[in-house]
Amino acid sequence: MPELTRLPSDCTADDIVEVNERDGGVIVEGWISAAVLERFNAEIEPWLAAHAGTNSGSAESDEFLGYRTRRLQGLSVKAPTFVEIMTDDRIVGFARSVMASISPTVILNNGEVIDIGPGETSQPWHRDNDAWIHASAPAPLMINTIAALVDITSEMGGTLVAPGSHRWDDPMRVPTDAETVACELPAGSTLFFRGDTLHAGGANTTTDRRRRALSTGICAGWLRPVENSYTNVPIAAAAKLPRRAQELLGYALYDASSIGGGYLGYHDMGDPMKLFSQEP
Ligand SMILES: O=C(O)CCC(=O)C(=O)O
Repeated sequence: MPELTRLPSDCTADDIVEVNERDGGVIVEGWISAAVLERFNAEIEPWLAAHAGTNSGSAESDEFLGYRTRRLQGLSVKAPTFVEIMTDDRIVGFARSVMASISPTVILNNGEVIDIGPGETSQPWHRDNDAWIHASAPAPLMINTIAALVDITSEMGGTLVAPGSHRWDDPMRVPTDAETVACELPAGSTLFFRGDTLHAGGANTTTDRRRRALSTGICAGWLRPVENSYTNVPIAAAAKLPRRAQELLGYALYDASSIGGGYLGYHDMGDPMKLFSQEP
């Protein structure tokens, strides 16, 4: 059975990048502190309790998301502690470094609580890059993290990862059991992986334990993200956030002139960030 390297909580973004280049994924122990975890879990609890079931509007999408899985987005509004988590130097540094050659800036792809309930089946193997099936680039289009919000075992649906699959030539190759790691993560520990690494949410074969995790994904600044942060985090709420959070949510002009590219996301032919510095 392969294993993923485990880095200590004081590791740097460079450490995360280095192991990812080799293995496609790495676990950072205790990335989220006990105090932050307690606060975040308390904030999401009422939203999870009020969850109305999986209903994206597409049966195919619902199947992928999981009928026994509760998901929450719009976390910067629902659970303000998320802002601290998504702006952490390690996740942003990892994302910037992995995508440096294809995008001068990065934005949030998704901030998603993924709470897998008993009886849920495993997801199909996938690469996050495949969300943009016709985009091809000499670097991953995004990075992702799965942070354990409770102690996670493989029976609860620990994320399945195929280490090294970011280097496989055959895009259709499916990992064997011997090539698969089921991530067992104590609460706070986090899987960091690249958008070209094969992975899947695991099956929850328990009868009474929910696998509660947080996925924070960051993509190239020129892509349309999976999560629509403009509708999930209205502009009045975004105005109160720190600058790095505003940039991650996409409220900044994308400027690729340094690499011969163009500008994306104008607001009234200017940088949307100016909205936040204007008097009401
Ligand atoms: O929940 C997980 O462990 C992985 C989820 C995932 O890959 C997805 O929903 O695309």
